[in-house]
Amino acid sequence: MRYAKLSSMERTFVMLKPGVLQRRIVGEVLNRLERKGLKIIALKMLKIDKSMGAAHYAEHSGKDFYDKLLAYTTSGPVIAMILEADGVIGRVRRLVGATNINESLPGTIRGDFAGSTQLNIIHASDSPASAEREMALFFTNTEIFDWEDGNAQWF
Ligand code: FUP
Repeated sequence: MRYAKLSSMERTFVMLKPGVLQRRIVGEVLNRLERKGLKIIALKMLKIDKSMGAAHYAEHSGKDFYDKLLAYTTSGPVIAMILEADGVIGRVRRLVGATNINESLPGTIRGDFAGSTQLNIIHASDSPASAEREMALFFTNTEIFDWEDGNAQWF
């Protein structure tokens, strides 16, 4: 059965921070996103240098947690990806949970896996403008795959 399309297709940028590799939970976190039916259209592992980290977190420059945030983000490889689905920016933010570890609910990725706000394991774009900027910072067009989704109607 086909249902009317409620919103337009969106893309969002998601990054699993270095602690995810350290803790061997890459698969578990990816599974949270994939089992929801979100379409992975780009995925890679990379090490972020200081200038790329500063560009990514420019909005936090000067804040008291900025230096530690940058040090953590550049401390080891990250897993970067682009996900595509209807309303994916808001949906992924809800799956990820609140930034503050005292407010992230059980059942969310941060609520279930993150033990500290500062080391909160995952980043997800918070708006269409952020998503555009972050996708362009991390990926070239040839790294993004617009594959045909034979199961789209089931999600
Ligand atoms: P989010 O969009 O949920 O990742 O939250 P922010 O952009 O506000 O914060 C980015 C990162 O800064 C967080 F993942 C962790 C870090 N941070 C702190 O360490 N302390 C704070 O009070 C707020 C953010």
